[in-house]
Amino acid sequence: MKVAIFFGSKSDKATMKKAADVLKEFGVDFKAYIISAHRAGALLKQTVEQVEKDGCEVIIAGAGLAAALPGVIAGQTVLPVIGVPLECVSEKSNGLGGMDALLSIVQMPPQIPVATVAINSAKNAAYLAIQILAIKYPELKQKLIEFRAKLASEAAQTGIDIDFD
Ligand code: RP5
Repeated sequence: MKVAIFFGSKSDKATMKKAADVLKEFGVDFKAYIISAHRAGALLKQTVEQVEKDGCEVIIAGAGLAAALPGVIAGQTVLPVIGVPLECVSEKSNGLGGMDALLSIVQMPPQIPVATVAINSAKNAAYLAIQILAIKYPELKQKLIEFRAKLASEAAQTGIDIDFD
């Protein structure tokens, strides 16, 4: 396992699956865990220790509402933690659209950072995790270079000779 994906609730699963899909596309091994930081702190600590022992190199953590999970994990490990602020889609939704989680995750106090992506942007969390891993793994770096070249070529084609009709 190179990446561990954590999220706080079953209701976060559909959004966090997008990170898993990107990691699969790049052939990156991962494991995913639903653990609530506020309800199951001891289990969370044990699991973070376990994923470190299992060779995890980057952690992605998504949470909604007060969104303590990424920051709590970051306080328990020196592995890089990428936080995904989630819009709460359960019956506990508060109409804030994930702004609560964004501010909670991005505003980590100094010394214990969480690299925070946009609201619901589990995909970008995965791309960033892959970029971090690519520092060490040349084959991943190559895949990223090819992926970016494909994006550039698609963008070049769609922007030329536009028909407004
Ligand atoms: C957060 O609260 C979770 O990440 C989820 O987005 C939200 C609601 O979770 P439940 O209380 O419904 O499990 O902890």
